[in-house]
Amino acid sequence: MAELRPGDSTTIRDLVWKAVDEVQITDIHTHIYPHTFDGLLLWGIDDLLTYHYLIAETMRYLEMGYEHFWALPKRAQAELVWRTLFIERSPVSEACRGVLTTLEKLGLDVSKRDLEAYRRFFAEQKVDEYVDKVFELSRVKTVVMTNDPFDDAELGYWSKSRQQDERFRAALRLDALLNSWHTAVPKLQEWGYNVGFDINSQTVSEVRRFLVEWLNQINAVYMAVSLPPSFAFPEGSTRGQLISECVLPTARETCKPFAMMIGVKKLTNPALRLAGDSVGKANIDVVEYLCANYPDVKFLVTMLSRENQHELCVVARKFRNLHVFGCWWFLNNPSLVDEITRMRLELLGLSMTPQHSDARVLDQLIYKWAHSRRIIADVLTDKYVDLAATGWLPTEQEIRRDVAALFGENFWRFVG
Ligand code: RAT
Ligand code: ZN
Repeated sequence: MAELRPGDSTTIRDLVWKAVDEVQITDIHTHIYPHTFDGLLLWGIDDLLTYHYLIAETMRYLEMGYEHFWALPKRAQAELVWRTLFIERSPVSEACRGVLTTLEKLGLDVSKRDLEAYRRFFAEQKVDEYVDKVFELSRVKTVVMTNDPFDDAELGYWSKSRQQDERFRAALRLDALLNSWHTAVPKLQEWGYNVGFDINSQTVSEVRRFLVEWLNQINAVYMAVSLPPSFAFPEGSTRGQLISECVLPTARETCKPFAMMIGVKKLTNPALRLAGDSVGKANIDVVEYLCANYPDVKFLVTMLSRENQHELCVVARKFRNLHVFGCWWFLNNPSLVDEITRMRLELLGLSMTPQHSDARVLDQLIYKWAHSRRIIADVLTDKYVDLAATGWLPTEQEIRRDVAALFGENFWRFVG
């Protein structure tokens, strides 16, 4: 084991980088699937290029109507993104850089700027072997998916019994249930749940039955929902009632955490579709209220606005039933991940999960984790160097222990 001497920041950096580089990650929130989920797994260069983060950036430069863009086949959309963001100007944004990191780590020569060569490479891959390759390259051990029973494409999968891939764990996503009750009701009825539009005792008990049955069916590790900046609780809205009467009691009974992803303004620009969501500062009092009044419910929370990050850390200092995670979506940029991770370590020590990937395309695991590892390693190095200045020298084993906690073990301990 390496011996550290006071002020030996080079050695600390090497040890931290090695530990962070080698740790096997649990990615606690993604949108990817095993290849056995017919047609749902996105992968390869055309899916990388048509990521909604890149579509939003592309449309800023084009005069083409949004509908015209959406009417193009995926291949043509990808070509347009490639030409607009990579050829006609330099790909400096984080999402653009991500495509290049991914290609480079797959062994492709990005200096050639040869889209057709990249396409040929992906065309030669066998999907099951390629999934293994991506997990290996990104050193991800387990991913948690986003599983919404109200999504027809997924429903088909869960109703058939198929070969499980242990690397993919499920999370029961409740957006349709909590954010669009009018569309959820007919589906619940169709599936045999005796619910009505009014939240009466019959509906409550049927929704709870639905939650428990689905948690079991997919063996979910947690329930999750994305929420607007205006999210309030308690409140008499349908969502407020469903959370207090159905979700929280189910979370308590099943010991499954309730993940709240707060701060998304859906479809600020509807013409951009999936790329059309925006951000707003949410009210931290809601998180505080829930943690204080439901001490036997576990809350996983990430917030989308930068402005909420400090107060979220402070609330987490008060309530151990709150686990803060990830730099979500518009926050997953180097400057912000650095700032937020530093602040979290300073306020919460190691009791959080600094990052998730939110990968929608399998290959994104490669770049999202490569970029995050590097920033988290830098921030951690600074913290250990500060400790070393006092004479507290971390051992290699201690560093590895801390790193393992941040990249998955904290999450599993919290989930229980
Ligand atoms: O980051 C994203 O890809 C967003 O579109 C959302 O999916 C977000 O992460 C969510 O889970 O709602
Ligand atoms: Zn997501």
